[in-house]
Amino acid sequence: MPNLVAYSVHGQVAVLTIENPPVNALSPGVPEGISEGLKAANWDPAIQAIVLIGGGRTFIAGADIREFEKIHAGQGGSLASVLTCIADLDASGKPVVAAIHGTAFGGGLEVAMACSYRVAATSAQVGQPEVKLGIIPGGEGTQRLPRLAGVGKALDMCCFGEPVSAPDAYQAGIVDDLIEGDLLAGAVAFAERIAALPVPRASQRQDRLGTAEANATLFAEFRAAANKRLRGQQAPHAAIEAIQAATELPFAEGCAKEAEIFDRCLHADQSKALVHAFFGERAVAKIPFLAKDTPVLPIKRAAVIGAGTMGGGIAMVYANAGIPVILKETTQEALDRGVATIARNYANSVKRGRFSQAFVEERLKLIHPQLDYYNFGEVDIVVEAVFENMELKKHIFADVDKFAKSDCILASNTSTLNIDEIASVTSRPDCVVGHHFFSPANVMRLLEIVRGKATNATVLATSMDLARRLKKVGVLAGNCRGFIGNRMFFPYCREAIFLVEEGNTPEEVDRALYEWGMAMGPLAVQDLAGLDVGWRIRKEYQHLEQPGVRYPELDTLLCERGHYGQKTGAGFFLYDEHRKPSPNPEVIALAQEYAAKAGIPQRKSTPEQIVERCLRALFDEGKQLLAEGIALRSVDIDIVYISGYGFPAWRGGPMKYAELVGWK
Ligand code: 3H9
Repeated sequence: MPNLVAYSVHGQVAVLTIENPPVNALSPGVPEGISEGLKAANWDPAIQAIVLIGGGRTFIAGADIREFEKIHAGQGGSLASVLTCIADLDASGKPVVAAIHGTAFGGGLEVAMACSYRVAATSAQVGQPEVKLGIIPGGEGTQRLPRLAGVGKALDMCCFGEPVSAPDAYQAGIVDDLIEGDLLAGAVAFAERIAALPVPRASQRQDRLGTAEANATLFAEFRAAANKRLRGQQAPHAAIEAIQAATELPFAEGCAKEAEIFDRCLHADQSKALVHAFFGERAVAKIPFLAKDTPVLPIKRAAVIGAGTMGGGIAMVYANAGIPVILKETTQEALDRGVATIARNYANSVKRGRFSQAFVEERLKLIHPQLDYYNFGEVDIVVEAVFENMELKKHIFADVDKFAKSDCILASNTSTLNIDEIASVTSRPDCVVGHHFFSPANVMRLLEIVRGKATNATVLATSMDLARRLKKVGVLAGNCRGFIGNRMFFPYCREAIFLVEEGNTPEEVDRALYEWGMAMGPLAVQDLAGLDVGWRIRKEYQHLEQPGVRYPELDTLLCERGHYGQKTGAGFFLYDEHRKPSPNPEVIALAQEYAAKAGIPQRKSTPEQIVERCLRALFDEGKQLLAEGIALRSVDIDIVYISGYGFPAWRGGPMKYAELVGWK
């Protein structure tokens, strides 16, 4: 095993430098290296104190998550050496100063807390993000953090996993000093100052553990908050249980309790699903057939055509990334409406504290509303975001082709239409690609990048890179009706409508899927998107419908009556002026009437049956997409659903879920 920790001497201070790029995870070789360095420094009489620091861009980003993958797959994997290293740090006779820059996350913060002191660069962050992997801190973090920062802060960090800035960590008592300038020099100077003092140990502290009464209130509050913010997830509750043990048991017994809870979480499906999602998000960015040296075009200016909900949202995405963007419409009225919506959305972001007023003003200056193709020759990408109609899109692409420079990328935000047909009206089909954003575009993280048969490698590589700059998760999809996301969404919604046609109420169908973990029920989603959208698509493709095959009718019947969902106040549900839903009795009557006419047997499904039927439809279509090569890997499908369709990450995505429950 390589020793990934370098040992050097600075006067009377030994410096242990972790060298495991890119993030100094606690992979095999790191904890062992720290333990060895500690032994050497404690043994050398010339050494008075020790500094532990990360080489490269960060301290330690945590345990090596690949070890969890191995454990999940039953292929070995161990964290034992991390625990030994933590015990060695706690037992060190000479004081150890953790010098933190970049991130000290998870096991990284736990290593730092086992040191005698912590100093940090002001830009550093600390955190216990384990909950995002379905586990709890397993390196005694649930026992040391409340001892250093108090029970409330420890609960907040371990239940929700959000990072804490170094100044906040200093305020909370996690960090002992903030260092401006050279971190190593500052840490060595700090070590020299404390070298002669008795060695403090977080494990021995009791003063911040609170009273039983105050803690009981905190535990109840955090349980309620976890139920709301992380609905369905076990890890936040497990973290509360472990921190409760810290307040009730001596340190060693608390650690034993933590180990038992950690183990339980690590072997549960939620952790398998979340670890899959963590690596999946990074895996989708790597396109196997794109050479590493594929050129990436610099995208410095953009244009969006269409200032409706999608176009306006996409313009905001570009502006938020600091890219100037033209927003083009055909009428002044539509343009004014679009600009007003953008201003309102930004104002709401300021009100909610997401952006500062100054940030928003800068972003608004980057959006240039106009009615013509003025300056289109200057932009590096044009994104068309008009409504879903092939003729209209072709007309626009033929026009844009005349004004855009020769290597400008022409992207369509179509959600279903054939990219090749759109590309066919241009003189450069190799520069045409689908950039399918999800509504609201400025919020949803997914960007489906649709590859036409002529789309060139540079356009694909640039699109993947651009997705990252736009803070989106870019997933490559092949060209077919609906690509990955919507193509799978059709059968999913079809089953949901079938269930209503067979006698379940819309509330029963949506509740079953919501309680299972989906962000919204499928019928409410359709009401939100507008039932007329699906109706228009159905009419466009009606000629492909086959005799003898059952198609959902209820949504069409609702549209024929002018019920398009939220926008008309009625769809599968009724909506008041605040868009609060209530049951729509007309749906049941329509469903019964239609079922009787079409001879559809009535049978109510249980919540479990509802969930299985809808999810199996997703899974089956996913398999088909893989067989056709529309999705490159099943993880691409999972990430599409997690980042664009409200699929719970802790269920792993439709394909991982099917694997976990053993569907064939
Ligand atoms: C834990 O610590 C449990 C303990 O309590 C138990 C103790 C016993 N392991 O994200 P990036 C890889 S649980 C392995 O693109 P950034 C990542 O896959 C852990 N690999 O960079 C990627 O690989 P590739 C608690 C890791 O600058 C590369 O590093 N810690 C790990 O955008 C670059 O990553 C966490 O949950 C890891 N721990 O963001 C922190 N971390 O290039 C998880 C990263 O092959 N990590 N990689 O695709 C993060 O949040 C971000 O990676 C970080 C850097 C903010 C650190």
